[in-house]
Amino acid sequence: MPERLGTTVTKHIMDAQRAHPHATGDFSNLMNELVVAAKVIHRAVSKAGLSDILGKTGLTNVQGEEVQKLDEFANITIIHKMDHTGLLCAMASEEMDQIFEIPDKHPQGGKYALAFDPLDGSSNIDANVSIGTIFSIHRKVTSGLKGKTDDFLQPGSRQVAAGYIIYGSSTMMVYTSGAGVHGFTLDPSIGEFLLSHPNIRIPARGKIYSVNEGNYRKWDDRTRAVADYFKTEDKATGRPYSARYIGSLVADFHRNLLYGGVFMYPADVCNPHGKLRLLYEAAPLAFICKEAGGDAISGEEDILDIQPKELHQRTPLFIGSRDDVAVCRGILKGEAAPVSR
Ligand code: P6P
Repeated sequence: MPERLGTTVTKHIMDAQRAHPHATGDFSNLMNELVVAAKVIHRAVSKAGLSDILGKTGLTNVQGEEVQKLDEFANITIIHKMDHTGLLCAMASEEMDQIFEIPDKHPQGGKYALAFDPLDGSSNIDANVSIGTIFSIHRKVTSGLKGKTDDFLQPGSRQVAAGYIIYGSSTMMVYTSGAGVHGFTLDPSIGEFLLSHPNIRIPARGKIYSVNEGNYRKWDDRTRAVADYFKTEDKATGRPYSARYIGSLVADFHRNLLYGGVFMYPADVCNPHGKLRLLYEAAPLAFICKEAGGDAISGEEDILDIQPKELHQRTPLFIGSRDDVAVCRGILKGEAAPVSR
């Protein structure tokens, strides 16, 4: 008797569409094209050590970071998978200085704007550390057929959907379209993402804090107080927390989403606005985290409330379990740290 397959991500997306009687199917088609791009990137990442695409291109991206060959491959894969669908008005990528307008030869007038980090954590590629693709989908808001930068400069609260693919011990796709957070694990033997983590909820409080403490001396006093809080012994509040830091945002975020805890990339004297990018890193992960019952702040603001001013703008990020982020928020505002759980 053949085994009963689980729910594929494609079926999950189609089922979700049925909940919207007026849906045209464009969003479902967009998500399913992204799924195919994810499978192509998975194939390249899983073979990186066995082919000559490992290593660097000798190029640098708009962030001034060395472009790894897999970065470039992932970027081009998503562009080529999505540019002819007629579903997008434009794309924005960490790897591209300006937005990518849909070429005239392809159908125009797509109603969505797709922003993505094609392969985050790429500096870890050669060491076989988990890396990830992060994506954010907004509705087109400007007039005319062609997408414009302003279609991307929307607060994260207006995202239609957000998700990531983590290429780790297994490859998983996690996404939300505002109706819960759902995780799908790729079964390479059949090339399908199968529902493995329905309705993910992040624990209200965790036991893990994730931050690069090597930057401790570069932080301001309140940021140092946050890190000091989580590593101070205090049984009443379940401290000290365990320090876990992979240095790959998607991997650190995914672990905390499932286990609970807080990830931080604060501002410091070298990165006065933080290191991570708002549009295609902080905002999509914040949408997912909030949908799963967590929270995400820059310090002063909720990440999802920030009105972006430029495509590649950076933001400090404190994201994870609701109660742990609340502690960060209080300490960063200068309030006394809580003394009980
Ligand atoms: P640091 C990877 O380069 C990245 O953009 C994120 O994936 C990760 O969270 C962060 O930078 C790590 O930065 O300064 O701690 O090495």
